[in-house]
Amino acid sequence: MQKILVTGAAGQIGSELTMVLRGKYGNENVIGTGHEKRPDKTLLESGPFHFIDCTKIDTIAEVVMKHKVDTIYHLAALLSAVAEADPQLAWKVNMIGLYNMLEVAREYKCSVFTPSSIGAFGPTTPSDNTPQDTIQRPNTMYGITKVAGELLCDYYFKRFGVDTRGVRFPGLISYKTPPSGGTTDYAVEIYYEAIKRKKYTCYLKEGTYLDMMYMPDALKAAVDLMEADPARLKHRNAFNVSAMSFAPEHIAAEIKKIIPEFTMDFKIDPLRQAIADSWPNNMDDSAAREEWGWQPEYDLESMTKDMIEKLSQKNNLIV
Ligand code: AKB
Repeated sequence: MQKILVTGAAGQIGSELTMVLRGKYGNENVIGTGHEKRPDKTLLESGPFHFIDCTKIDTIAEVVMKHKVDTIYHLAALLSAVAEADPQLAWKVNMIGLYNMLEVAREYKCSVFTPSSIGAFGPTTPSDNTPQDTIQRPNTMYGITKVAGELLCDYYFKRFGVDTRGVRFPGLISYKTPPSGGTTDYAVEIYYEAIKRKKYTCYLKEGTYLDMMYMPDALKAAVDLMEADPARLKHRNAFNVSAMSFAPEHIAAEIKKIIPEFTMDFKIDPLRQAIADSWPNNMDDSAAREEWGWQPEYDLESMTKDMIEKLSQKNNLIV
């Protein structure tokens, strides 16, 4: 039986992934961990939870030893916009945190899933059909930590035999836990505002294409990759994965089909616009499809329908 540790379990991905893993492997076998943010009641009461600090290796090792952990989903990280606002903290959390996790994994023989991001690419990367293996010269601290993280995970596999695996996530959209401090957050906020106010002011320009994915597909990607036959994996860390690519006007048009009164205007945030402009428009994820059978279920239309339905239920609204 696997014993799994999830870091960042109170965050956008972690809050959902922990519950999916508990459903699959048993509540007691999935240990949620967080830093400052308290997880919701269901997560806290359904299985073990510890507060740790990924920048302090002893706090991780203690939990890994206590629960005899053999698999780590390391999700604790700062997102792109907050990382750019505090690059020193971003280095500490994203890099030192990952290094500590890999060291613990090496010592206690754990496998490790680490999410990279479209942020690992930069302005000189081919922006359409971005290849799996291509130029990676990001100009943000977030991107630098993501590229370095991909390389570090590859290094730990090759040098120490640690079973490291990862994907480059696009913007993730979910109705459960909102993201905090990312560049792609608009694609989540827009649904909340459409339900509450029937209007949204977007901080990215029309025509800003980015890869995106609905959370159920992201959770499936993480679990499927960790369960994939290692003999088939040529890339291991940092597989491009995408489900859809759109610009703000496309998501607005899709929402309008269900909420006809919905309107969107623009007030551009130069920081997040510059970050988005340095990221791909759409990635080629054929390596993930070939090596471990990646196949998303949701497109923009089916995601929008589900988001509006679930958020309306959450807000007791009929749309
Ligand atoms: C962000 O916008 O920072 C993240 C990401 C794409 O890595 N959602």
